[in-house]
Amino acid sequence: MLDKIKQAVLAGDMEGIAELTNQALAQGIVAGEILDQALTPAMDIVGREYEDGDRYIPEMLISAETMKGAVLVLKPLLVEAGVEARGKLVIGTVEGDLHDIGKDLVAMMVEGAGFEVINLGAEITAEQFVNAVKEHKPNIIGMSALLTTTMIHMPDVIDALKQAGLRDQLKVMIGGAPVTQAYADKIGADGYAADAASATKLAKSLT
Ligand code: B1M
Repeated sequence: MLDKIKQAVLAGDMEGIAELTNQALAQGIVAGEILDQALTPAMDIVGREYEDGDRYIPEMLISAETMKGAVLVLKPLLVEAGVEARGKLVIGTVEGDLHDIGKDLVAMMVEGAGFEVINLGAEITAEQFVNAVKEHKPNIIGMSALLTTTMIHMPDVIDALKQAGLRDQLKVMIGGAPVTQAYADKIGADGYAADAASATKLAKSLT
């Protein structure tokens, strides 16, 4: 079943993915397994094939949309909303970067851990992050970047927060495939997480 889901994402089967995901759940496969053993590995293959020139951007996009269809089915299971808000997270993908699947997963899992989450979306500028902090007054701001060419906007956001006098009032966490703990240390972020599960642990430890 997990292999069928993986193949459906690779083939971009947007129509069939929800039913397949529901079938897997009905067979007792848990949401986390579907995510970690079918959906994410499928996207890794998509990325490798793109890198090798065996897949083009529209096909990459269709696979991404197919994965989103499965994530939509899994969302209620990944988000077992906490009763009392543990804290507030404002999260977005940085300027120039439209990759939002991983960021949305982080948003969902952190929400499931009892946080109020304000998901700004993708391609969020430093100014938009700052405005959202002014409006929502979060304990944590989360930035995601999937491109080596866009992760460089993360320090811009931290600088903009400093200039607005807001940096000391919140914690900054970052993540995304090209991001590392060393980069977080370098730019003065408070934490880095490699995946949605560790992002949830990190968010808890930062509040
Ligand atoms: Co893009 N893309 N893409 N792409 N794409 C990558 C990232 C790439 C690695 C593919 C490759 O070449 N192997 C490569 C980046 C190379 C680099 O810079 N190092 C790449 C490229 C080059 C590009 C374009 C430049 C291609 C082009 O146009 N020439 C272009 C850029 C567009 C732009 O953003 N301006 C582009 C476009 C696209 C699509 C639109 C087609 C589509 C995105 C659709 C969408 O997101 N709505 C797409 C996709 C799907 C991918 C791959 C295949 C999959 C990304 C994904 O969703 N992974 C990707 C290859 C890959 O990563 N395997 C690739 C699944 C997701 C669950 O994982 O996002 O890593 P991930 O999130 C994880 C962790 O990183 C972490 O937790 C998440 C859950 O476990 N995490 C955080 C993420 N954010 C976090 C934040 C946190 C903490 C943890 O705290 C706040």
